[in-house]
Amino acid sequence: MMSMQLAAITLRAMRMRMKAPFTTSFGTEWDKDFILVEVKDKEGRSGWGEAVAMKEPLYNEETVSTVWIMLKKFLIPLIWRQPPGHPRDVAGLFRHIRRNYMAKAAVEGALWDLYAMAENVPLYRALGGERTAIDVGISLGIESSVDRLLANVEKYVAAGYKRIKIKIKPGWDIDVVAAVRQRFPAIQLMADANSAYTLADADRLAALDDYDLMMIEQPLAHDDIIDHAVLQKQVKTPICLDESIHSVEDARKALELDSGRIINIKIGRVGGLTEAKAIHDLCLSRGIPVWCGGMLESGIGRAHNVAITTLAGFTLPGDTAASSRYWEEDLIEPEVTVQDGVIHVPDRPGIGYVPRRDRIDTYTLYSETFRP
Ligand code: OSB
Ligand code: MG
Repeated sequence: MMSMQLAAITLRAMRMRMKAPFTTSFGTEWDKDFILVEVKDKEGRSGWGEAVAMKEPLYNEETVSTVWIMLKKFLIPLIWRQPPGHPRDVAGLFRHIRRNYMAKAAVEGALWDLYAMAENVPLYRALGGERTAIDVGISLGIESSVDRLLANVEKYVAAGYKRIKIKIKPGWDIDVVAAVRQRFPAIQLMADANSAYTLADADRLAALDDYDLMMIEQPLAHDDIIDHAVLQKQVKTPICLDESIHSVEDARKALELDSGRIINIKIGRVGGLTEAKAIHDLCLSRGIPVWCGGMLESGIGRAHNVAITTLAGFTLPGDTAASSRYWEEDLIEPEVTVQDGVIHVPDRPGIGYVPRRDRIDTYTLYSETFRP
């Protein structure tokens, strides 16, 4: 393909109600607010991306509003100034803009989808993925009682999910993990703290070593790799980094310090598919397992997550649960389904699932279209 002949980019502010609220150490979400990006070429093809920033800056510093402004004022104008010949060039185009990774990833992902559509290949193939079925785990939020959490675990173990992740925070940790482990002695289990602890809690975190967890995800500060390295010396359970890693350089430094032994790759957190793949490649070369995290995405973002998970180094089950775990109706056809803990990767061109414009319109609060 010569170069992408772009005609328009449309941003949509979306709101979808989740089936159930999702609670982490930083807060509870009921309504999922996010941005969809549609890039159109001159031949009328579309590529879709999703910005995973939340309404409030609680997971990272970005929000739905900052993503909108960054795309409108800086990132889309950069695309018009120098239309990329290949989606792998987009990250370079954005490099001088500091951070704002989720904003960058949303339009980069849409361009990857458009490119794959134009080439008539599945996105996962365009990325170099080989696996046609991917293992899936599930992330379960904090509940009002241990019994309620146990009921959730039971439901999703029965549904075949290959690993259960539970959210922890001070006061909802050792007893809860112990209760889940006692009831389900053989499941693959892990805990995600979303930065709720400090090194002063090292003994508490070391006590989790008794429960055969696959990993503890991001126990310490969102911007830390130093204390995590200290903590990793005091706990046997592997630490997995989420919030702290935004680039292949961050990953290299964290691995050099032994700040963690597993990396959760989120496309949005690292600025797009190209950077996500680079982190994957580094980890693969160093024997560090990676898995694909989730941000409660709609089907559009979920499809991108499924595509990247087909790369060889994604050896651990991801947080890419079925559409029906989150939504009464998803934005794609077919929805993402999980059978026996596995998603069968679709072989259609692009993201592999067809966006449903009727539903996308239903959940659009407002939109704006930009032209070169
Ligand atoms: O830390 O992985 C996280 C959801 C929102 C923000 C951060 C995280 C999560 C999840 C849910 O764990 C993963 C999902 O099911 O999409
Ligand atoms: Mg996490």
